[in-house]
Amino acid sequence: MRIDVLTQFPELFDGPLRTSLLGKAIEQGVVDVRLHDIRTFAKDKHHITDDNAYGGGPGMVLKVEPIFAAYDSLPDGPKRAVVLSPAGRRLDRDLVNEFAAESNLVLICGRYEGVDERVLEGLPAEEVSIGDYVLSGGELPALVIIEAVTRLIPGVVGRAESIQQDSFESGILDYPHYTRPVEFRGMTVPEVLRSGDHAAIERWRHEAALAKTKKNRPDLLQQ
Ligand code: JB8
Repeated sequence: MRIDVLTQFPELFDGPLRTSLLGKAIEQGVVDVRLHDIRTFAKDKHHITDDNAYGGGPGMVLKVEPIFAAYDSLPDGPKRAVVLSPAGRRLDRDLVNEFAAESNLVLICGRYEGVDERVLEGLPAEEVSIGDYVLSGGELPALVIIEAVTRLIPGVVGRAESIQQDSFESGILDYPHYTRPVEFRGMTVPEVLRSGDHAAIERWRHEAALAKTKKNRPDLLQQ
């Protein structure tokens, strides 16, 4: 899978793309992430990528020409283009699954108040948001998509089970986990987890997962 990222801040991606599971997947060539600095596609002397909004109002808008120039520099062929924006469709498991089925993704990182609407009209690109909070730009949301999608590529996550057992795959949150030591500052590991009784452990985990879901995500139990 190839992911092209259009951004004003490619350096923001350096650490995350070199680290841990994502770093390994990229090193192994399972996913090919290409960073494109939008600034280098601005034709004017000062490489200006943003401007004031028509109609007035605070903040700057990402210009349309450098984004199109960057997009047009990509290899031909079908690719799904996504603009990260707080005004987008909310990212969830279904959308991550859709993205993982693509062979080419283009992630366009908005900044400031957003991107010129003609980017959405002309590419065509869809707007996606990772949640209802304001950020300084779409770079961190793009990294969220890259990591979530990469985890779904076969072979990236060691055991298929660890994906299945993760939160959300069962419709409720994951059960609580413990490792050594058996006691820490007076807090102990539940006895049942050390009993060796696998049926009892499974029952305990299911009940604990339900309790956690009721407390933290009651909306999941409504569905
Ligand atoms: C400024 O919540 B989000 C998101 C928020 C943002 C921008 C992009 C994405 C740009 N705030 O996914």
